[in-house]
Amino acid sequence: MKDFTVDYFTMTEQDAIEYAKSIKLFPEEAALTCNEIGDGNLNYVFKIVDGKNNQSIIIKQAGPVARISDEFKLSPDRNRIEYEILELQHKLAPGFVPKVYKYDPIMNCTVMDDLSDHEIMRTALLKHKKFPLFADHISTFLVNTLLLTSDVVVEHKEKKALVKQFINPELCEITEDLVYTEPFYDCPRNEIFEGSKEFVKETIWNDKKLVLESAKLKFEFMTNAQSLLHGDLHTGSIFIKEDSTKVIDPEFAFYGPAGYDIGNVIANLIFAYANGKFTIEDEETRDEYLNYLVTTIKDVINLFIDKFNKAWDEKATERVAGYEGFKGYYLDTILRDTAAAAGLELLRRIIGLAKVKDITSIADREARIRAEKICLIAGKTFILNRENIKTGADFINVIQSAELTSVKGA
Ligand code: SR1
Ligand code: MG
Repeated sequence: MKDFTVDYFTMTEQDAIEYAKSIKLFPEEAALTCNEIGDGNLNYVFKIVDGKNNQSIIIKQAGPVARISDEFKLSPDRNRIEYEILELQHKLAPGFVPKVYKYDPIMNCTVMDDLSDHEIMRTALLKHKKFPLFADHISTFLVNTLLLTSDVVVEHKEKKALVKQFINPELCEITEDLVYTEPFYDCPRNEIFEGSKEFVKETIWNDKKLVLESAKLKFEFMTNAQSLLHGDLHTGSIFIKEDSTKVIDPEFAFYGPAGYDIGNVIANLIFAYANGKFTIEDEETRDEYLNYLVTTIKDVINLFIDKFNKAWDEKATERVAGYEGFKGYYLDTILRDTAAAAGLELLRRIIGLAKVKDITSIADREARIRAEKICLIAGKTFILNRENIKTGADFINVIQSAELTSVKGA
């Protein structure tokens, strides 16, 4: 048996079985099998099943470089961050994250619940499945993890200790580059669909005002230590089933602007919308699905606002939080940042290196170009008009006018 207690190495499936035996989570007589099931950009995910007792767990191991490309050298310390934030989120938003059993700082892995009875939300949305409880679940998760980690609620020295605990320079650098920098110029690492290149050049790179706004937003992302973020809250970071939502993969966690997480959720629902619009052939089924997504997007924002206001009134500890007008001002800044983050995510997934299947799986060339145009126009509008986008209806207006503009051109 290999020694897992001395030096780090990247595990094979067989190693992962031996590792699972060594931590004694399964009974002696267990018949263990393992599959590496990771399909994300960074890590290895081993699913270990005990065929005898019908039990399973997940071992997630961080490698020294990203799976998507060796160019990204990453400290495996991201696994510690993931473990520690999952523990914290479990307290703040019980039921919305997987249970973690162990973190191993030598093998840089975490052992957690297997959520195989759930499905990755992006995969489910690609099958055009609906989850009517999602908006309620995710808005609770967002309010609890964002407001309850901020200076509004947490004693300020304790909050600064959390900022220190979750300092995450390498993963933040990926976001600073891939989200805030590379999409705004002809960066060699971008991967633009050939039919969209000209439109990107005219509408994004040649728009000096937009490029300037991206610089302002980048500096806000790097300097506004407002809330402990998940940091990569797209639909591939959510496991879902009809009555349950579990947020996974918080390795990009750090203290940043609260709107970043909310905006990522919204943008990824918009990708699902674009996919539905261009891949569902039957008109009635398509309308029904798009209506479901419109309602969900609206509800995420409106429920967030309602729950945020309530949680503020019940949980704020900071004296100035009670000053007249301050709550409204603070919430407005979060909604503004939400719109901006939604815009940035829409742009970077079309222009940059890390794509989303919702768009890349649209087989028809013209349909894909239309879908990308909608995302690009909506993304740009979210960024430029962010100060005026404050309600669920405002978010929907941006999407619907982008659909109209995409037919005429930007
Ligand atoms: C190099 S990592 C590329 C992307 O995958 C992650 O899920 C993040 O979204 C990151 O930007
Ligand atoms: Mg991830």
